[in-house]
Amino acid sequence: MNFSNNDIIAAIATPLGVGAISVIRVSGYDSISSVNKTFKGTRSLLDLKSHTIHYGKIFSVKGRVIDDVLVSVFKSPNSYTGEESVEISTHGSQLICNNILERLVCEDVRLAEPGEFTKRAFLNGKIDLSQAEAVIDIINSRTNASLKGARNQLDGFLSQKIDSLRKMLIDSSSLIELELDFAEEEIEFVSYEKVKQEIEKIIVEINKLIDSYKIGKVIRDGVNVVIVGKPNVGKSSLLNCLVKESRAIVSHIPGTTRDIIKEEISIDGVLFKIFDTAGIRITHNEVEKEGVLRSRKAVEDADLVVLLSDVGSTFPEDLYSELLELTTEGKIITIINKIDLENEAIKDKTSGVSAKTGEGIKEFVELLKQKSFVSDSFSEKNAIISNLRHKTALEKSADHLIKSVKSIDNKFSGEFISVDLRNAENALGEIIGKVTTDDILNNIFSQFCIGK
Ligand SMILES: Nc1nc2c(ncn2[C@@H]2O[C@H](COP(=O)(O)OP(=O)(O)OP(=O)(O)O)[C@@H](O)[C@H]2O)c(=O)[nH]1
Ligand SMILES: [Mg+2]
Repeated sequence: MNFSNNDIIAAIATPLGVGAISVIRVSGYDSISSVNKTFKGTRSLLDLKSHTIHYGKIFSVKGRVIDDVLVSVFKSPNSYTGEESVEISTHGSQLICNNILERLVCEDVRLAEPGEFTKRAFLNGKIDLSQAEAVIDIINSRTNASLKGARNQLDGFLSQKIDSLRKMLIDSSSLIELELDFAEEEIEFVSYEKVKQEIEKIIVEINKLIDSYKIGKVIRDGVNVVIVGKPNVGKSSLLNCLVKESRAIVSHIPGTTRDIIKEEISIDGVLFKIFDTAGIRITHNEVEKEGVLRSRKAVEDADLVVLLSDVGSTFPEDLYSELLELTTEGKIITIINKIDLENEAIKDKTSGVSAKTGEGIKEFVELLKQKSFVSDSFSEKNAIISNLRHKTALEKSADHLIKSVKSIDNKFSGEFISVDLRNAENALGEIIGKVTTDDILNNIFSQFCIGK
């Protein structure tokens, strides 16, 4: 983005398509005046109080009515962006919105980049970077659990936690820096042992946050579950049974499923994306071969792999070893289908289901939950991280802290320790955007939609 943050920006904030109303958002210094030049109502927009709504009409340059509108005005700093802003509600029409945008462009307004409103909210100190990221997560949330996680982050749970860790760090650094100021005098002001204890406390807290990523990621992105197995064992039937509808074609002919079929279900508010794949076998059919290749690729990307067999066949050892080359053992769940035909479990470790009668499905779902760390502890108001960027920054911070502890143990000069602590603090600062670069910002805000 090479645009200036001082420009007045505008964008359609509602989704494309037909709806009752559409909303255009305008923000920037003097934006009310720009909109006012296109608007006629009972009063000038310049005379209005913040957070009030007014009826009027927007006119084209040639004086033609574009639409009846309701205009809301927000005065700085009490707006989403922190700047003077206007929202124009029009009849729900893409065409009207485009015409109004074209009209605004004639009044020194430019089209906004993706996420530019939220970027300005960040730059103007309305929200920190982790809260800006929560805005994207809120928009993308598809289950109540992910919405709740994103909501907590927007409400500042994570920001507060990071702030308190940074404060603890700053306290330890300043003690060491004080010591450095008086280095000549050979008096020991600071007990290095005490500083070390403090740092170790911070490391424990950071590690707790890093651990929360497992559950945080599941809550935010859902769990990819891939069902694999030999042809005809009932993979498609299992998918249908889980989503409670006849989604994938089922037949007694081996090799029925060729492409990957994806369905989503919500279990305890967490999104499970279930993938049914082509049965893996040696085949000379080109289409089926491609299907088998895709099954393998899906396994590589999976969070959990269900290796399905059926009561009529022996355990597919060959497939199991092949899976171990594509994924880790902990992600594989072995299940036997068609237990309605025979009621004996073949192997101790395997659980049985019947996609036909539904027997064992409840226990299977329970196992999926357990394996994906879905637990009730999330309902506690703990800070949880769900973003890889945050996890990486926390790991970086912990590494610097571990280094500082080693420096203390080795009785290195306070200068070394001080540098490590500052690096650790900066890494934490990256999460909330205290320390940032244009690249980081552009990367984050380009994930937004236009108008947000
Ligand atoms: N008795 C019984 N039959 C089942 C069960 N699950 C599936 N079947 C039958 O097994 C056959 C194969 O089922 P599918 O779901 O198509 O199997 P698949 O693993 O998807 O097969 P491919 O797509 O060819 O790899 C069908 O005739 C199903 O009706 C079950 O639990 N019990
Ligand atoms: Mg199938």
